[in-house]
Amino acid sequence: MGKKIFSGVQPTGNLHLGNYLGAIKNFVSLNNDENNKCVFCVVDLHAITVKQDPTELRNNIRETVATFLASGIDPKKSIIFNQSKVPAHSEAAWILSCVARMGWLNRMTQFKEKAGKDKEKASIGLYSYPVLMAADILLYDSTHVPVGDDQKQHLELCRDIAQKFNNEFNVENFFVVPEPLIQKELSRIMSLKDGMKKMSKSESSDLSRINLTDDKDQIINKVRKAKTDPLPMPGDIKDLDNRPEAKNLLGIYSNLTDSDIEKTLSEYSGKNFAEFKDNLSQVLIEKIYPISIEIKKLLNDTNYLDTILSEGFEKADQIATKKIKKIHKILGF
Ligand code: AQP
Repeated sequence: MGKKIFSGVQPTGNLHLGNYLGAIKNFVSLNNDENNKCVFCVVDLHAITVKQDPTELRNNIRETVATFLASGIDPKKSIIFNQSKVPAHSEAAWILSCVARMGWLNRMTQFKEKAGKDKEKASIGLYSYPVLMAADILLYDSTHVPVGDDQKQHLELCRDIAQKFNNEFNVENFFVVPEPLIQKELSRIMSLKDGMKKMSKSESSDLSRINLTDDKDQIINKVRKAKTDPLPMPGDIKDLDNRPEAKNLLGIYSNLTDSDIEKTLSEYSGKNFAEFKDNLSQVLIEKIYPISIEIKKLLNDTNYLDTILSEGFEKADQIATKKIKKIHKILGF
């Protein structure tokens, strides 16, 4: 049976290899399966949980759409739109925030990481972010949500909210309880500068990530400067346990070559990192650089990108408005 897919990406600039391998690459294969119905959302309401410059945000929304298209998502097969245009998202987020419990949100590790030491100064939106994410998913009766490993906890919260609503209002199966689709291997791509930190848009050092808009020289330079250790490549995967940087680079290479880490290790065992890094750069140039060229081409045609968004809006709004009307009835509004 086909799946109903929903996922979102924040238009916060610097879309990177982690976003691609952890999420967008998966979106493309789900989009290519004709049995699936896919909704891919540019989650701009999520982006404003931290301060955004309006001009940059506008550009980043278009760049996220361009990245979807350049990666291979077909707007004829999938709905692509931006969240802020469909009012049902904000409305459902409010309603669900009256269902979610403080104790549940207090456990969310992403808030703790992003708010840092000064929680008092974090926006309320940053705290309630997972409730908006639950609204996004539940409005479309989504059965499956492809995300990176960092979003697993938020998805569990979404499942709890759906179940509590269904039980509390005695409406069995009204909200579909969605399943996460998280890749088994390499579900979290780590920073090129620190194998214990995830690759992230907001990391200040550009050398920590491969951006999907990087050119060939930038890719070569970043891979060359990526942190490794002085030991040669091991022969056994177990020997990677205390070598997070090596594990990350080998994982990236294996994913991009549709191989697995064991096979890659058998190719490079005993060798030093220099040769491996040269080949990793080549693979990245082969797989990521064409996306970079296409993104830049698409960004020259903002009318086209805006048309994709407005056509997607029409379809998304219809589905979400229908669901919100049913929610009103259930609540007694
Ligand atoms: N390093 C990663 N490895 C695997 N998957 C990742 N994702 C993000 N980083 C990695 C996945 O990409 C999708 C879109 O993410 P997002 O833009 O909505 O937000 P995020 O997870 O907060 O991304 P960043 O890059 O880490 O942004 P900042 O720096 O702003 O926090 C999601 O499915 C996510 O799991």
